[in-house]
Amino acid sequence: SSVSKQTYAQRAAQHPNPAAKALLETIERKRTNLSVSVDVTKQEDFFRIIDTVGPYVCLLKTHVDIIEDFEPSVIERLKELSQKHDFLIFEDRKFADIGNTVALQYSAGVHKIASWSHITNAHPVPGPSIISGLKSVGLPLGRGLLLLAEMSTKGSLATGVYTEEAVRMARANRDFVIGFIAQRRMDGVGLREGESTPDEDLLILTPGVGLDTRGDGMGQQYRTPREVIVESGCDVIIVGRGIYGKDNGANVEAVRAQAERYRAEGWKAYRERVDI
Ligand code: 6AU
Repeated sequence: SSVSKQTYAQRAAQHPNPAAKALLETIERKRTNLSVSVDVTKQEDFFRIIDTVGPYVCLLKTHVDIIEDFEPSVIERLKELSQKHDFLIFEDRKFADIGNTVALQYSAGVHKIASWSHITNAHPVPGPSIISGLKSVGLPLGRGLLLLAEMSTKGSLATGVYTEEAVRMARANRDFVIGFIAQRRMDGVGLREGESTPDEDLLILTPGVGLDTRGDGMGQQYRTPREVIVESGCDVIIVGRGIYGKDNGANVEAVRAQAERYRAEGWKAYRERVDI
């Protein structure tokens, strides 16, 4: 049957990439397809939100370069919380340069992303060499890469042939590319005449998810978990401000309530999709 009708557990059992397998297993074990994006600039807010949403997420998404009081201990604490709450880490770095440069950005610098982030992402704009560069660092560490095949923003240029070529690049590198940041399932996208991919399981992680508003006034567009998971066949919902609000998650109980709400909505939508 098509991948979107299979359970996360069935898919975990078959997935060849260790990061994708661990993500699918975590989703099943914790019964959550929610990833929270913690886009705040101070360590204090960052860790308070993570410790609050931890029980409700499969994957914790970071933009580590926006933390203004960053120090190496941030990574140690993040790793501890990942153990404590049983989630994977996704540094949303959106690499977009030549292979040699992205390999350095991924492995070195202040953040040494590859040493702690199970999953990261890249724009396919440079072509397949961006995958070779990142893979030279990430594959030996068991990491996984997501390509940005589409974006959630109004007027996005990642459409049509660009999206199709992104999917082809992923198919050619399935040991390391585990799926996409996209707005819909990509099964069959970009296939040429006579080509088929019966055993392909490319994950779809989807940002632009919100239950209470349709946009943010800066181009972001929101859909509901049901639209994303049931109607568009995506696998993981990524939610930022819908969870921690406008005050950097100052109200811990409000953050907890939103995390539980999005977890429940995402899981209900998954059960509807696979009919269990
Ligand atoms: O829920 P929000 O709007 O507060 O946050 C959405 C998060 C942000 C974006 O940098 C990210 O998701 N994002 C991405 C990713 C994950 O790559 C791609 C995209 O098309 N749209 C988007 O919002 O941290």
